[in-house]
Amino acid sequence: MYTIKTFQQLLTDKLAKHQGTTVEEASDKDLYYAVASIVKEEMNENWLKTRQKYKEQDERQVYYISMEFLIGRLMESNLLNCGMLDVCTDTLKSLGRDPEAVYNQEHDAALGNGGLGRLAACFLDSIASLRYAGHGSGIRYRYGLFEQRIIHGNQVELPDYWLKEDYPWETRKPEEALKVQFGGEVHTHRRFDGSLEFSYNDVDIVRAVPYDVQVAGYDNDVVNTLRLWSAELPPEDSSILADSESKYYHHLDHMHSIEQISGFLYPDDSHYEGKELRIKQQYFLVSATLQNIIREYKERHRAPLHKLHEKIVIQINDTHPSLAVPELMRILMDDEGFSWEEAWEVTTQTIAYTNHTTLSEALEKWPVDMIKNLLPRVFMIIYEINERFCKGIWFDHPELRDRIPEVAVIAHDQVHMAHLAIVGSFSVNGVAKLHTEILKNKEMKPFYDLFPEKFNNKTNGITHRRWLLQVNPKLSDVITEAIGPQWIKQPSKLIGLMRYSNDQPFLDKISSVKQHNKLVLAQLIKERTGITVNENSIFDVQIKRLHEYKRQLLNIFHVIYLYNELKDNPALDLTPRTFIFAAKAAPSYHMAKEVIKLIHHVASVVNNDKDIGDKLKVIFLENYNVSLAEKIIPAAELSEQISTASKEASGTGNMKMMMNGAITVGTLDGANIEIRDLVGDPNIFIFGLNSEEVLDYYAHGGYNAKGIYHTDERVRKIMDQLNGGEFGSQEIEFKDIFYHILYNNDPYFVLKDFDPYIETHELIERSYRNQKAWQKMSVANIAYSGKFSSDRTIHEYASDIWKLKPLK
Ligand code: OAK
Repeated sequence: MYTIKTFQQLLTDKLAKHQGTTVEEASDKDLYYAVASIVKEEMNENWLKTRQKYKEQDERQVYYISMEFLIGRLMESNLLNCGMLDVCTDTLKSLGRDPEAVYNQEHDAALGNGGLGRLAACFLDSIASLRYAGHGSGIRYRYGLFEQRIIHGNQVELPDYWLKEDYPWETRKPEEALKVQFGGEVHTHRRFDGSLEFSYNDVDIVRAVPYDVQVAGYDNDVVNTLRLWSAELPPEDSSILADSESKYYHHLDHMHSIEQISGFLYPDDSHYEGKELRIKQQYFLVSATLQNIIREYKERHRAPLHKLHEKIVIQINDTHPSLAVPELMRILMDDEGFSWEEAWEVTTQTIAYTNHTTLSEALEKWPVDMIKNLLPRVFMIIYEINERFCKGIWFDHPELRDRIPEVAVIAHDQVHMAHLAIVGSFSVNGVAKLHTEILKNKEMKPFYDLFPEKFNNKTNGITHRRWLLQVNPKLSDVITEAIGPQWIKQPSKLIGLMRYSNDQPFLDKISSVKQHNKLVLAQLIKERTGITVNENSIFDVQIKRLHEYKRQLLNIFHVIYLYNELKDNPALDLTPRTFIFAAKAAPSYHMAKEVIKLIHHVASVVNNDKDIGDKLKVIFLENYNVSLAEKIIPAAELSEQISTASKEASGTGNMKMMMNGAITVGTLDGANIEIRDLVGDPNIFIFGLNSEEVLDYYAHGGYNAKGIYHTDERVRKIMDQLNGGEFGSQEIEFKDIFYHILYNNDPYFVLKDFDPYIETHELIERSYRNQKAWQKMSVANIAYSGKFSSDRTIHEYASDIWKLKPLK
C-alpha cells in the first residue's frame, strides 16, 4: 500500500530516471507517462504470475474474439483496480498538480463503434475481477473510430491517429508473431491411407504481431491479457521469388496492402459494408487468434487436440469472427491430421456465438467469389459445411425441406455468416430477454426449431467499477456510507439502498451529489460550446450512436414541440430543460447526418431566442466517446432510451444512467423491459408501441404516417417547419427528413409514437416538480441497478456457456 509520501518518492524517481525531469518542471504529459509506468510495473508481477498459473493449472479458459474493444482511457481504471487511484490523485494534488489534467493526457482508445465494442471492454474488466481465466483477442487498428467535428451543423470526420504518441499500456511481443495466409492456389493430394493432403501455391503472407494490454482485476492478484494483433510485412522470404512479371507486381501489391489490414476500424455501427478489406481483417484476426490458441494449448497440455473443447471455449462477438468455424476446421484437418468428423466434433463444441442485432442491414453476407479468391481453402470447408448441413436437413428433417434455402450457409452466391456461426457453434445467445425471444421466435426460428438446445439469453451488463465507482466518486461515497463497501464486490448489494428511500437526509445527499455533477457538466458545456445552461433545469440526456431506430429524431421533435408551445404561450409554466445530445453518425449514413444537422439548427434557433431564455437549451457535445460519456452520465437526470420497440437488442447506456440515478424514459425494448420489471412502473416512464405491435405493423406493410400528419396539428406544424426551412435558411432545409417520413411511411414510427411520447414527457415534468418523489425514484433506480453489473452477466456466461470456475 502506498502513502502520499511513498508515491511522491516513486513519482520523483520515475520522472528523474525516465524523463530526466523534476515534479516542478514536468509537464502534464511527463506526469502521465510517469504514473502510467508506475502502474504498469505494479501490474507486471501479477501479470506474470497469472500467466504462470494458467500454464500450471489445467482449468478451462475462454477466449473472447471481437473486432472491437472500446476500452477508452485506461489510466484511472487501472489505478482503481490496483487500489492506487486515491493515493495517486491525492499525491498529484499535494504536488500542486491537477490530477484530471494529467489523466486527460491519455488519448481514448476508440477501437470500437459503440455497444458491441464497449460490452467487450466491460466483459474483460469483469472476467479479471471475478478471477476467471479469460483472454481478449482483437485488432490493433492504427486509426480508431474517427474524430467528429461539427462545422455549420454538419458532421465531418477526422482520422483518429491515436498511436501518434507512445501508448504506455501495450507490450509488443514480436517473438510470438504468427503468419496468416491469403489467396494462392490449393492443391489436393491423396495420402497412402486415402486421406487428403492440401498444399498451397503463391500464397500472400501477412505477419501478425501481438501487442498485449494488461487487464487488471479489481482488488485481486489477477492480471489478464487483451491481445491486439497488428499486421506487418513478413520477414524476407526467398521462396516468394516471382518467376513472372505478373507475379512480381502481385507481390508488390500485396506488400503494399499488408499494413492496411490493421489500418483502421470500419466506422459502421450495426451496418454491413461488404468491403474486401473488412473480410481480410476478420480472417487476419481469426487465423492469428486460433493459431495462438493451439500453440498455447500445446504448451500447456500434454493432452491431444481432440480434447481442445474440454479446455478451451471461444466466444465470438457477433458474426464478425465467424470465420473461426472453418478456420478451426482447417487447422485441425490440414495441420493436425484430423478427419472431418473429428474436426467438426471439436469445432462445434468449442465455439459459442453472441448475436447483437436483428437489423437486417447488419447481417453479414459475403459474396462467394470474394471468399473463394481470398481464402480458397477456407471456402472449400465452408462449402462442405453447407453441403453436409443441407443434406442433414433433407434426410433427417423432411418436414423442413422447404426451408433449406432460408437456412443454408451458402445461398444466392453468398455466404451467410450468421448461419455459419449458428451451425458451427454449441451456443447462440441474445443480449436481453426480448431480443433472445425475437431470435428464437422470429429471426432465427428455423434454427431454433432445429437446435433448440443451443439458444440462450445473457442479458448485457456494464462494469459498475468504471461506470459508478470511478466516474461518480461522490455518489459512491454516499452509497458506501449508507450500506458499507460490499456493493463494490457484490453489486447486487446495492439493493440495500431501498432501506433509505424514505430517509430524507439520505435523499438530500443523493440530490446534492447530482447537483454537484450537474454543475461540473454545466462547466464543461460552457467550455466546449460557450453556452450557459440553467443548472436547475432537467438534464435530459440522449447519448449513443446516431441511428434512425434509436430515434434521436423523436427527441428533437419533442424539443420543437416545446419551442412552438412556448412561442404561442410565453407565460407557459414549464420546468426548464436542458436537452443534451452526443452522437456520431456513420460517415456514409445520410439520414443520420441530416438528424445531426437538424439538432444543431434547432439548437441555434432555440438557444438564441430571447423569448425562450433559459427555459430550453439544446446542447450537442461533439466527438462522443467513452471519456465524454464518463463526464455526462453522472449528471444525467433523464435517460432517453426511445428506440422503436424490437430494434434495440439490449442497450447498455440505459444501464449506465440508471446506475447513476437517472430515470429512464423509454419504450418496451431491449433491456428497458428488464429495468422496468425490476424498478416497477412507478420508477420508469414507459411509452409507445410495444414490440408485438411494431412487428405486427411491419407484417402488414406499416401504418399510415400521412394520416397522422393530416390529423395531428402539432405534428403537421413541426413537419412543415422542416419542409419550409424554418430551422435553417433557404439553402439549409430538412426536406429529406420530411419526405422520408411521409413517403417512406415513417419506418421507425416517429409520428406514431409522438403523441404518447409528449404525454409521457408532460408526466415527467409534473413528477420532477415533486423533488422528494423524484429523489426516491432515483434511489430505486440505483438500488436495482446491481443486476446490470457485467459481473452478473459474466457469472452467467461462465456457468452456463463457458463452464469456467474462478481461479484459485
Ligand atoms: C454492431 C455491429 C454489428 C452488429 C451489432 C452491433 C452492435 O453494436 N450492437 C449493439 O450491441 C450492444 C451490446 O450487445 C447492444 O446493447 C445494442 O442494443 C446493440 O445495438
